[in-house]
Amino acid sequence: MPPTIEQSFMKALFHGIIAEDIIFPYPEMPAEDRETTSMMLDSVRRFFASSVDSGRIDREHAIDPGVLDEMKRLGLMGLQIPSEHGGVNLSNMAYARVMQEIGGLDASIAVTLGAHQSIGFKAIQLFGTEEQKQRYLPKLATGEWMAAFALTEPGAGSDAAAIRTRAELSADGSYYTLNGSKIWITNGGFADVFTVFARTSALEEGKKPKLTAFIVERSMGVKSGPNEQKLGIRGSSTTELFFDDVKVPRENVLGEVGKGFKVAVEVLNNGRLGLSAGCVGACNTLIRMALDRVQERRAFGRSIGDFGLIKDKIATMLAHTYALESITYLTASLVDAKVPDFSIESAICKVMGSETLWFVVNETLQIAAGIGYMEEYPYERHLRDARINMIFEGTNEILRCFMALSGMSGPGKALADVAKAMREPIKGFGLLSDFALRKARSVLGRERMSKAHPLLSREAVIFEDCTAELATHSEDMLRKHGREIAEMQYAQRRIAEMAIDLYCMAACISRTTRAIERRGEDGARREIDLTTVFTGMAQKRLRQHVADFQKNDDELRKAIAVRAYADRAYPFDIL
Ligand code: MYA
Repeated sequence: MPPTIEQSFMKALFHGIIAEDIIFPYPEMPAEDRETTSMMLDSVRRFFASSVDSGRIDREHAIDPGVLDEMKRLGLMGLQIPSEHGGVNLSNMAYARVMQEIGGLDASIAVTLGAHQSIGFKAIQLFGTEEQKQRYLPKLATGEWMAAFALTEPGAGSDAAAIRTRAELSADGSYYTLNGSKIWITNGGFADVFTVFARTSALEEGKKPKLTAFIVERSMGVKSGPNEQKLGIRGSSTTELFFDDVKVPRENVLGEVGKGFKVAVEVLNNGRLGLSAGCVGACNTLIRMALDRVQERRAFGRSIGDFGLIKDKIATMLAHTYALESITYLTASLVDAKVPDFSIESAICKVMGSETLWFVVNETLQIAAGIGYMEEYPYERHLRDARINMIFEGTNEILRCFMALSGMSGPGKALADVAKAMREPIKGFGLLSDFALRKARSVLGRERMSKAHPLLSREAVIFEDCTAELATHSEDMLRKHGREIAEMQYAQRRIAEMAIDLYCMAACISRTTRAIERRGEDGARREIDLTTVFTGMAQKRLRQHVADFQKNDDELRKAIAVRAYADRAYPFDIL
């Protein structure tokens, strides 16, 4: 089947198509989830206020087992597991809201919970057979069993397909024997159930091996190394895992044999969204801390909040957090609406989430100044905890490349299809995808965002213009460079940056439109102002990327790096 516009807002955008029906009206949490979520959040807040000491978790590099037990009792281990399997059956929006709360309270706990359910057992939910679900989900929902996701290996980080852990089918076909090891596995020290990715085909030069996903129980023989000592999220457990002749029954294959890469990326698409929700929560906490500080701290006879440069920091923190929150819940609602493809959207959420949090934590620490740097205050812990988000669940660099290449693959195919249709007009046009058809028919003119509220018409026009730039530059790059684009990371980064800002703008405009329709211009003043400020900043960045396509020093930078590789040092000394 040719792809349709409805499949992905961002994939359509790379064609210059604004599929606004996907993002308007801005979503709301389903009513049935609202009450459960509010009650859950109340209990979580009460419990954290009375019983969780994040400073202690950080100092002792451990979460008290009693704390995890209470989280289990509150139902926090099976938030999205269907009720028939003993879980709370929350939607993706509601799950994100709970992860937001916990991300704002304690990063080590958020990561432990996220590793368990965002990725640890997610593959059982998405790809498991009914027998697998019945066997595992009830115990995972109560936290009697904890889960972990075991993908990364010493030689396979970003390059997830390069896994060496081997799974051999026994002669009678009844079990697989796993041999190999994994590194940096969150929950590795105590998890009972692992989603493990292993090769089920021989390594062949120049070919990607076939991966298969397995449900592996610790009792089958999985061994863990000691907890790693980390910069942040110190209360979470991160260990190596060893598989020495671990025998796994054939019925524990998750999904199809040889289709494990698909299982891994689908799980990660979900996980990346959970991470971004956690970052929304952490940004909220830090903004509160910064706002307290700017009012308490006085300099030159006034509170520092009076100064323009502090106001500027606060406004920028709020505008970026608003954009982050808007894309996070928009994407979660798309998953709830079962859009077939949200891979680019969730990668954007992860990158925007981790970088907004890094910006917000850095600015909050700067506002706190001297005390920000001292161990007895929480700022430096927040900074250490935040850093990992730009690394795990796919580094932000690899995700930028993914967004650009995955986004451009549609226009690439459309260009090829249109060229073919021109050669064989009668047969060819019938085979065209929606995208290619719209392009072939075009002189489309510019796509419009007609559903934006008139008060946001300036922002909508900026969005439309920038969308046209994204499509034009994607197509230009493809025409000029063809498949070579896969090696052009500078160009990929520019395309990805444009895509990130465009998705954020679209989500802000949609959400603010809803706010204006509900509460009128005065009632939605805050949202309007944040959308205006965010769009202005995004437009400047986009203009810069467009200019950089024409004129840049990419080759010079590469040459400098290559010389530095040879020198293996900074080459100067004034002595
Ligand atoms: S878990 C470990 C995380 N590891 C990664 O994320 C690995 C990163 N690498 C990748 O994602 C992939 O390997 C890349 C592809 C993208 C590099 N959705 O030839 P290919 C398709 C759908 O490009 P490769 C951890 O850290 C692609 O289109 N499809 O493959 C946990 C292509 O399809 P086709 C996708 O070059 C930490 C095919 O696959 C996707 O090998 C704990 C092959 O693609 C996708 N995403 O590499 C976290 N990607 O063949 C707890 C690719 O049809 C967090 N494809 O063209 C808890 C949060 C708490 C927050 C706290 C806050 C305070």
